[in-house]
Formats: sequence, structure tokens, C-alpha cells
Amino acid sequence: MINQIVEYLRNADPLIQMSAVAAVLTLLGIIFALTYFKKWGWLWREWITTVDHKKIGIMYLICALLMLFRGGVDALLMRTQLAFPNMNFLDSQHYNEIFSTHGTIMILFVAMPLIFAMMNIAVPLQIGARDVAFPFLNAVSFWLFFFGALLFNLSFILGGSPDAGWVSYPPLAELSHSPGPGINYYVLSLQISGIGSIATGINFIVTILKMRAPGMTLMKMPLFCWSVLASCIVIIFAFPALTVALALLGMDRIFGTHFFTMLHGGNPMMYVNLFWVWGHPEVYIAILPVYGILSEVVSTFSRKRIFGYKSMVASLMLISVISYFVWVHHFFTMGAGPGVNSFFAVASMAVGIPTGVKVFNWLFTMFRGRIRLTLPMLWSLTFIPCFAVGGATGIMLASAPADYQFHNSYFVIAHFHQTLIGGAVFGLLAGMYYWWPKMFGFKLNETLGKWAFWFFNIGFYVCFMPQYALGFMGMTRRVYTYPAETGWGTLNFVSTIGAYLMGIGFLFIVVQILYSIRYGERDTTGDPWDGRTLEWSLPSPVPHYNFAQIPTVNERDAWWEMKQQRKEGILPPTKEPLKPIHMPNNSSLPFFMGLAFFVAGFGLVFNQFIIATVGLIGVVVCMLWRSLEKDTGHWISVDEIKQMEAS
Ligand code: HEM
Ligand SMILES: [Cu+2]
Repeated sequence: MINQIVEYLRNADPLIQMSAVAAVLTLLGIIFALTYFKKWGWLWREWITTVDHKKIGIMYLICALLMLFRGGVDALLMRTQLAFPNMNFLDSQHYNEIFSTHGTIMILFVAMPLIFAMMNIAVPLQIGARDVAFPFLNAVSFWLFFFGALLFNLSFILGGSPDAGWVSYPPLAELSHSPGPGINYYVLSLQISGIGSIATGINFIVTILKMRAPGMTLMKMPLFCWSVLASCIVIIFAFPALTVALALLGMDRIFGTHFFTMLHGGNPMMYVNLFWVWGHPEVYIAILPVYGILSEVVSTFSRKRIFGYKSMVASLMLISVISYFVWVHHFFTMGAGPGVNSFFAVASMAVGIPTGVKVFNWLFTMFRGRIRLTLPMLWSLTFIPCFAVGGATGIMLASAPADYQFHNSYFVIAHFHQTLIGGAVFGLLAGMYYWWPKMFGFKLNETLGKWAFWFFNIGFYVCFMPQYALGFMGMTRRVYTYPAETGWGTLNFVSTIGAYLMGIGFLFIVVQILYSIRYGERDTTGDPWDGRTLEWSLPSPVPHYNFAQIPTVNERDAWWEMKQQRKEGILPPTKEPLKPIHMPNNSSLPFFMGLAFFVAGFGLVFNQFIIATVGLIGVVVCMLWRSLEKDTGHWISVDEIKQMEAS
């Protein structure tokens, strides 16, 4: 294995050698800084071993932003290569690796952790709970995600990235066509982080169904919680399909089975079906919570309750169901026949109906509202037209006969970036800005944020609108270069400029965060936006037990209602005296369990079964250890609570 890695590094392209050196230097820098400022103990006690959902949410957020940077650099490298005809910036192999890691990272290590960040930060607070249902499992999920992402990112610098696209179809992804460890990294890192995602899905379904404050019936629950519930239901039905697909592909590659190889009775189409049975619902997993975020933001900043609450709930649930009946639209051209194609075409178009319902509800909520154009609201407003165009081009693709023209063209690239960036990323940024003061106790600077907003938005349209046209002009996806005679040069150049504008937008977000840590407006009220839901009734940042006393809920926008009553002079019923609170202990086991999975995965990537076995034994030892632990919680005394509440 060591030989393999050394060999790879010696022959690698200078760009990769440079990134290997940069990675080692960054690591040394971090180790040095932590030692110099004596922060190791703090890092271990406050973060690595934490089971607090709010801190776990923040860790997801930080990792997602780092990965957005990594995926964004990939995007700029690709766009640079495509800026002019006959470019020589990247060779074909390197280009293949970059679009594969870009796609995988953006979907699994940016979009997923961003929604998990928002869920962790907001859901327990919105339902008036002290934690999620299974705090320890929540930490396990995070560390599985973290080590999965780490394993995936190691591929670039330790021996060959996956290069078969983010979908990794056989036979291209089989050992016969992709020898070397590349695809193994893909299979194992997705498997490890996928286990964490399933656990998160279960965790939040139970949390939402079981841990709501007294009085909060399902129909009084904030829409964000509904959207998380819908998303988690999709997770627990969709991710097992990915688990199976990856397990079978992994066995084909590592143990020489033939599930997907034609020659020995396997069938590659089986993989394609399994992949998209997960893959299509996956994009709804990412977008559903965004619908929830938008509903919260739009109603808060229009100072109105959401229009059509019940139809919002119904459309969320409907979308989560329909999302399972559309997957074949990813391979209309593979010859399933008109009957099958028609069914999946109609199902795909049907998703537009509940989505339209939501868009109109947001518009009606804003109608005659007193709108405040804060950053969360700006990002929500820009989401609406952007996602509408993405949806409309989606309907075009869903038309099976038309898809014979669009299939695998740049039109598709433009369409899915429009929904994924204009939908998922814009919406999640709205969420980040909205809940930032709750997480950290200060606001992000609005001026810098507006610069970021405009660079990102203008960049977005400059980058992706030309790609629709390129698709019509016959440019296919996943080509690393093209001759000048095609006439694609000008539009590609424009598109690349747009990509760089978005890159500048991202830099503004980074500057904005750094600047605001020092100078950002401190939030002393806990309710900087004049919010409507329960999280705004708490001080920011929130004490680790969340609610000193669990609130009783009577109305849909519970905190808004309490504030209105107070204004009318109706005082809340006198509270019962404080009681000691039971909270779970910190634990290092989730971290070590993630580490053990990582070791096992790393061993399997290089077919080193001894290392893999050591890792798997580590996993079992962690589980045994946990099951033998007797005392997994502690009490916070009334005095301590009083102290915390007073400060
Ligand atoms: C600055 C923003 C971005 C730019 C400029 C960009 C650019 C690109 C480019 C040039 C490709 C390769 C096209 C090809 O040659 O086939 C690509 C593929 C892809 N991108 Fe992005 N991208 C961006 C953001 C995102 C985001 C936020 C997501 C998801 C959340 C995403 C998901 C994907 C996926 C899934 C692929 C397909 C990879 C494959 O073909 O296997 N991208 N992107
Ligand atoms: Cu789809």
C-alpha cells in the first residue's frame, strides 16, 4: 500500500503534488496553532466529544463550507479548462477525476451536511425540546459523515481519485475499466457517510414525532420541522438503496463478484436503477428542508403568518411520495419502451404541481406584508425565480421524447445547477443567515453580505444561462475540450467568467464571516428578527439544556402569540419552580467509532484486509463499550440553571 501511494505521488501531475504538499503544510499549521494557543483540551472537551445538537450543527456547517470551497475550486478548474477551445490546462484523466469529485462532494459533502446543520441547529429549539431523541447517535452520525468526507478527500493526494462521474456507473466503474483505488474511495466513503445519514433520518423522525412541547400538535408545528420530517422520511426509504448499490459494486471490485458484469450473468442496468432510486429522491432530501426554511424566513420578514399552512404540509408530503416514482427519467434513452417512459414522464411533471402550490403560498404570504429586505429574505426572494426556471427546464427534460435531444447535453448541466444552486444552496444560505445569530450570538455584516449576494447571483446567471444554449448547440457534458469549429468558444468563455464571479461571491462570504466575528452586531435580545417560532424565545447563544422550563404551546406561531399576548397585557401563566435537568454526558466513543470505520474503509480501498479487519474490530469494540456503559447522563442543579439564566 505504501509503495502504491509513493508510486502514485511520484508519477502524479504537478497540480496534485502541490495539493499534497499544501495539505501536509495546512495540517502542520493547524497542529502548531492548536499547540501554541493551548487549544487541544478545549477542542476535545467542547467539540470533539460533544453530544449537544447545536454544536454538532455548527460542526456540520463548518465542514460543509470547507467542502463548498473544495468543490468550488474543482468547478473553477473545470471552467478554466473549458474557457477556450483546445485548452491544455487539465488533461482528460484529470478532468474526469475533477468532475467526479466535484459532483460527489457537492451533493454528499456540501448539500447533505448543510441540511443536517440546519436541522440540528433549529429543530429541537423549534419544537421546545432539550435535545434530539438520540444525542449519542447524533454524534455518531456526524463523525461518520466527517470520516467519510475525509476518506473521500484523501483520494486526490493518496492515490487516484474516482473518475467515473458522481454516478459511478458500471461497467466503467468496474475493476476491469477503472483499475486502481479510485472508485474504491467513492464506494467506501459514501458507504460510511451514508450509514450516518440513515441514522440522522431516524433520529429526527423520532425527535419530531416524540419530543414536541406540550400543546404542539402536528398541525401547530413550524413548517421547517414539517419539511425536515418529509426529508427524513425520504432519507430512510432512499438511502438503503444506495447502501445496497454501493455494497454490490464494492464486492464486484474488491471480492470479484459479478453483480453488475455482463459476462458472468450480472447486469449493469441493475446498478443504474438502484442508484437513481436513491439518486432522484436525494435531490428532494436536499430541497425539502429548503422549502421549510423559506416558509420560516418569508413569514418572519413579511410579518405575517404563512399563507396556506395546510396546503404547505400537504405539498411537502406529496412531493416526498412522488419523488420515488420518477427515477427512470434519468435514463429515458436506454430503451425501456414508451409505456414505461410515459409513466415516468408524467410522474416527473406531477412534481411541479405541489411545488407550484408552495411558490404561490410564499407569494401570497408576502402580499401586503411589511417586508424587510434582510440577507435571509434577499436569498429567499432570489430563490423563487431561479427555482422556477430550474423547475420549468426540469419539465422540459421530463418530456421523454424531448429528452432524447437533451440527454447528456450541457442543457442538463444548466438545469440541475439551477435547481441545486438556485434551489438548495441559495435556500441553505438563507437559513444560515437566518439562524446565525441564534448559533453564535452575533449578526453577520449586511453590507458585505449584499456584495456576496450580488456577485453570487449575477455570476450564477452569467455562468449557467449560456449553458442552456450550449446544450442546444450540441455540446455534451463531461467533455474536457472541444475544437474551435464547433463555435462553442464564446459562450463557454462567458460561462467561465460567471463561475469566477461566483467564486468572488464565496470569498465575500468568507470575509463577511471573519469580519463579523470581530465587529458583528451582538444580539443581546435573543430575538433579533422579531421571530415567530420558539427558538427566538431563548437567549443567543442558547444554553446547552435549551429550555430552563419546557414551554406550553397554544398556537401555530407560538412565540409570536406569546409576544402578542404580553403586549395586550395578558401575562403568561406563572411558571412552576425550576427543576433539575437531566442531560447526556459527552463521549469520545462517536469519534473513535468514526475513526475505526475510517481505518476499515482505508484498508479496503487498498485491498489490505488486515487493516480492514482491525478497523472493523474497532467498530465492534466501540459498540460493546457503549452497551456496557451504565451512567450516560448527568443532572444540572437548579442553582446552576439560575446562574446560567441570569448571565
Ligand atoms: C460555482 C458553482 C459551480 C460551477 C461553476 C459548477 C460547474 C460544473 C462543471 C463545469 C461541471 C462539469 C460539467 C461536465 O463537464 O460535464 C459540473 C458538474 C456537476 N456539478 Fe457543478 N458547479 C458548481 C456548483 C455545483 C453545486 C453547488 C452542485 C450541487 C449541490 C453541483 C453539482 C454538480 C454535479 C452533480 C455534477 C455532475 C458531475 C458528473 O457529471 O458526474 N455543482 N459542475
Ligand atoms: Cu431525477
